[in-house]
Formats: sequence, structure tokens, C-alpha cells
Amino acid sequence: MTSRRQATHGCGVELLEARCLLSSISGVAFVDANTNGVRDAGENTFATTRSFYLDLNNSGLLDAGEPSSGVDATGRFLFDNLSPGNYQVRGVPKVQTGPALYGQTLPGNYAGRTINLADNEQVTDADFGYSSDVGMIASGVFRDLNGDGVHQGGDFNLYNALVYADLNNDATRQPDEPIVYRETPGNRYVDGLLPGTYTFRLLVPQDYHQTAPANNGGITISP
Ligand SMILES: [Ca+2]
Ligand SMILES: [Ca+2]
Ligand SMILES: [Ca+2]
Repeated sequence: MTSRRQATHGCGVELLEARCLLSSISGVAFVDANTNGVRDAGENTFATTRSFYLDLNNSGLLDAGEPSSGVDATGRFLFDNLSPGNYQVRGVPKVQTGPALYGQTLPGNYAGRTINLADNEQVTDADFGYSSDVGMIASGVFRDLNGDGVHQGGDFNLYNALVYADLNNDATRQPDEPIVYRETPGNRYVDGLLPGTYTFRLLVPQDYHQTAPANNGGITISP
């Protein structure tokens, strides 16, 4: 927001330049206790370790330069000073801090939230629901030093390989397909999934190829 002041015959004149009025998006993370994808009375927000991000390139991943926000003590995240436009808000898998796991129930099908943001609009209900009625499948990705597809003692954990649920089983990851496992030095990020049958696949990091399952296969697990 800028303005210039000019003295004209002793009078102050404000010349306001064209500008966009800035907007914001916020929402809460809540525990969807009955797993119905709706925030019902009594379903509380929670201060999750999960963060949320604006997926500017709609890749389904938090990429460099994309804004991200953790939640405050009331479970609310906030993106402010936004220009009007279309935004996709997504959550990233949470840091594993204990046995409790959560899976996204709102928006459904693990999708992001699409917000069409107008000038000077404050969207405050971009809420995300999570259920603890979920399971976890992925337990690790290893660097297979001798390429035999078997995890031996000398094989290191492979950091930043992403395991995702291939919901439509086309061997390609679409942006809404949830990342269920990722490991970095010091942290494991895991997400649960609602009960069902899933095929899990690996997004193999550059310079690596997959040795297990063989032939770039996935792992299908039924309840
Ligand atoms: Ca509910
Ligand atoms: Ca992205
Ligand atoms: Ca897919």
C-alpha cells in the first residue's frame, strides 16, 4: 500500500496508486471423532504438529518457495497478505511423535481445499478434519547397498523417499494422493489412511532405482 503526497498551492493532495486489497485464508484442524467428514458439535480443534501449505503449483507436495503455516494453540493456521486468486491448501504428513495416527476426513478423498480468494476477503473456514480411526502401513524405505531387494544390517535408511497411496492404481502420483511416509535425518513423517484397500508406491529419489518390490511394483494391502 503506497501513497504520494504533493504540495499544490499550499494544499496537501493524496495520490493513491492502484492496488489490490490483501486477503487471507485460515482454518482449523479438528478431530473428526465419528469420521463423517463434518465438524459436528463437540468435535474439538487440536494443536497438531501438522503444518499446512499453499500448493501454488498444485503438485501435491510442499515445494521450495511455497508458504507454509503450523497451527496455533487453538489449532488454527493462517496465510495472510495474499493477493486475490485461486489457492489450493493442503496439509503435510505430521511428524510421528507417538503411536497416535490420524488420517484426513475433510476434505474427502484426501483432497486439498480449493479457495477462490477475492479482493480483501478473509476466508476463515478452510477447516481440515482428521480421524484416529486409521491404520498405518509404511514402515520404512531403505537404501539397498547390494541391490538384492532385502533389508540387511548395512543398508541405510533412504531419506526423502516418499511413499504414497496410489488411489487409482495407475502407477503415477496425482496431487491428491496422500503421502503416507517420509523420513528425514531426525524425523519420520507418517499419515494414517481410512480403512480400505490401498496400493502403496514409492516416489524414487533422483539417482536411485527401486529394488523392492521388484519391477517398480507397489504393495497392496487389504484390511
Ligand atoms: Ca464428525
Ligand atoms: Ca507444490
Ligand atoms: Ca495414481
